[in-house]
Amino acid sequence: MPEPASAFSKVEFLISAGVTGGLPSEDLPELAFAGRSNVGKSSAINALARRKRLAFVSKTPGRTQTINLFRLAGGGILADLPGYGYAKVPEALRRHWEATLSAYLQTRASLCGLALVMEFIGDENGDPAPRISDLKMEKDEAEETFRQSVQNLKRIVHSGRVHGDYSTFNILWHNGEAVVIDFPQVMEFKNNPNAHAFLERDVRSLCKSFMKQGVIADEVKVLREIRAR
Ligand SMILES: Nc1nc2c(ncn2[C@@H]2O[C@H](COP(=O)(O)OP(=O)(O)OP(=O)(O)O)[C@@H](O)[C@H]2O)c(=O)[nH]1
Ligand SMILES: [Mg+2]
Repeated sequence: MPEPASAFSKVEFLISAGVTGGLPSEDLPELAFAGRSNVGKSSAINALARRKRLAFVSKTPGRTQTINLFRLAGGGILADLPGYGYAKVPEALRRHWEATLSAYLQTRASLCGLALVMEFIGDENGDPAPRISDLKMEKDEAEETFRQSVQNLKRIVHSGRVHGDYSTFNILWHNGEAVVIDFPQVMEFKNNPNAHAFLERDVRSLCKSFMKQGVIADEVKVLREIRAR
């Protein structure tokens, strides 16, 4: 049976722009694909267009380094944006991408939709990874998970932020790794005078929930470990 025609069935590459100044005029509505580096933005555009190499895809993060535009036959533009959050590029280049991205999102008058592509944390069957709070772990497994959860919290704190709702309800267990989710309550130390109190609360809930799994979790020790350089 022939596949039904879709709005994305005739898509052509239009232009690759390094800076917002290099973008074409703003007379067609634009839908942009944004998200963390390597999350699958370019792949999502290819999937919609049912093409393999319209947007270039790569196993390694940081593949899309410019804003790539594609024109839909029916009018309209798709924009494949560079990803954010990829640490393994020189600081200056990362800042340049972030500035480009930020300028695009704030000034592009024809931008009428933003598809935020997010990683699915789960298996190939579409089953999400379990929350740690839902698992019954052996003691040594729970201890390893606790160790990773403390390290993850430390990374958040050393980026200048507090999670704000950190407990085993918001940590998934995926391929042997503790993956933190649910960031809407994140705050920055520099903007929130109560951030340290929230950090203490995060550590308390983390320790409390791991104690239920049989781990000896000492709040004071954990706080000291997290604050240490
Ligand atoms: N399993 C799986 N892999 C995917 C999916 N989408 C993309 N990938 C793979 O993830 C990797 C990155 O895909 P890209 O589409 O290049 O990701 P991107 O977000 O455009 O990356 P940057 O341009 O580097 O920011 C490639 O190896 C893809 O094959 C998906 O839905 N499932
Ligand atoms: Mg890409």
